[in-house]
This record gives sequence, C-alpha cells and structure tokens, in this order.
Amino acid sequence: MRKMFVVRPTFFWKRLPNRNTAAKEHRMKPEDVVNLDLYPITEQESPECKALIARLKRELEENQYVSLPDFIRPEAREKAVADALAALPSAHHNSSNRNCYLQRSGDPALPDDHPRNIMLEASTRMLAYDRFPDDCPVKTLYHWAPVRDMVAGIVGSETLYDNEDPCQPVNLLCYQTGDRSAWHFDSVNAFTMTLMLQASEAGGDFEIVPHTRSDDDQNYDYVRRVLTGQCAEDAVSVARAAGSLCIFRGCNSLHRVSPVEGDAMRIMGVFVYEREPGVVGDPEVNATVYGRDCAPA
Ligand SMILES: O=C(O)CCC(=O)C(=O)O
Ligand SMILES: [Fe+2]
Repeated sequence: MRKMFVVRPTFFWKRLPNRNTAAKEHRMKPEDVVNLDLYPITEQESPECKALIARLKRELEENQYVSLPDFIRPEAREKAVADALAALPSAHHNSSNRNCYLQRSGDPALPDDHPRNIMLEASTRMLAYDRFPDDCPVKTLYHWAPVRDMVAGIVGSETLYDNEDPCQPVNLLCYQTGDRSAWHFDSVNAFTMTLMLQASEAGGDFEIVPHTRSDDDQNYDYVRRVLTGQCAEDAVSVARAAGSLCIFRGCNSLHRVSPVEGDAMRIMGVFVYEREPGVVGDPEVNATVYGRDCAPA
C-alpha cells in the first residue's frame, strides 16, 4: 500500500505546468475551428470530400493557386486575431530592400537590370510560432490530421508532416499601414499555405504571376519584365476575404502584397508542411526571418 503514496518528482514537474496552462487556455476543438459544413474533411473517404479535394487539386495545377473561402469559423478567426494583436509587441519587424530571390544584396557581376540586381522594399511584422499561445486556433488547425491530409491531397503529396522548428511551423504575418511584401519567390517549399485572419481596409492585395519560372528555367527575362511593371496584365489579384485559406505554388510563381492602407492590421496565418518528418529551419534563414536564433535553449 505504501507504494501508492510515493510521489515521483517528475510527476509533479510534468503535471503542474499543464494544469496551470489548462486553466488559462481556451482551446477550441478542431471541429469548431474548421468549417466542416463547407469542407467535410473528417470524412476523406466520402465521395463528397474526394470530389472536393480532386477539384481543388485541379485548380491548383491549372492556376498555381487555389482559394478555400470561409475555411475557418468566425469565432476561431476572431480568437486568432486577438492572439495576434496581443502578441504583436514581440513581432519581428522585417524591413528590407531585397531581390525577388529574398537576397539582400545583388550580384555585381551581372547587369544592373538583371532580376538579381533589382532590389525592392518590403516591410512586414512576423510573429514566430513560439510567440503566440498554443491554444491559438491556427495551431489547432495546423496540427489536425484531417487538415494535413486534405492539404496532401490537394498538393499531390503522399504524406505531409508538421515542421518541427521552434519558430517556423505556423506564423502570424502582420501588415500595418504602409507595410507590403515585394515581388518574390518562396525559395524552399513546393507550396505555401496562408489563411487570411483579418483583411486590411484597403490595399493589401495578394497578386500572383502564375508560372513565372519553372524548376529548370529561371526565365530571367520574363521575371525582369514582371519586376519592372511591364506585365501587369499577367498578375492575378486573388480575392482574400477574412477566413479564406489559400494554397499556392509560390516557389515558381512571383507574388507580392500591395501596400496596406487604413487602420486595420492585415493578419495572415502562414503554415509550413514538410515532405519528411523532423524538419527544422536553417539557422541563417531563421535569423533573417525572425531576427534571432530560434534554436531551443
Ligand atoms: O501575406 C501574404 O498574402 C503572402 C505571404 C507570402 O508571400 C508568403 O508567406 O510567402
Ligand atoms: Fe511568399
């Protein structure tokens, strides 16, 4: 009998913080975060869901982007916005002059009008994964297998895994008045996923030029013409109402966010899934994006 009263220190060490957190957390169930009426992703073997994923996959292939309006329920969206606004003081203000390959310096060996030497202004506020609460609905959504499986189906990947970096898996990207993201390619991942949490009053348009380059052709001449504003008609402005999820091939399609106007902060959830387990970020990339070393202490 005595044995039953032996309390192992690890028991307390592990339990107490959890209990405290539980008291403070208002974790919503994933079923209450995702709009399952429009996106019945808990039943992925159903004909309805299969047809939905097949349609979204086709759209992504054709257009290089696909939009899923009203993907998150309003209550979950409002909580995520409140979390972002509360955490905003700890955001990293990324203000830079960079080329579309996200490099801060050009290549002196190349002509001035080469895309690598065309520098553009960008300004955003980045909240890393470890800067906002674990019960934030964007984290709930990200870590839920039905969402991951749906995304895998849309991007045509067998299996996707959560990113395991302390900073990268889910970010809240905030744009105040005047903030913008200049034309760029997303360098590392085969697709990018964003969720509009709060739209700006004006400006803040997401524009994409599908197929600007391909895996085996940098297409520098076309890229240069896009960067210098000669191909405005090729840019698609993607409607992004609050609550809409977007999956796009940012690796080969130049995209940008026009300058935000008005008082409302444009708040975007950005999600990173991986094709293999255990992926963490490159320390140099993290230093640029988050302004610090993200390695766990
Ligand atoms: O804020 C956006 O709409 C786009 C963000 C973006 O370009 C990215 O996350 O790669
Ligand atoms: Fe991007």
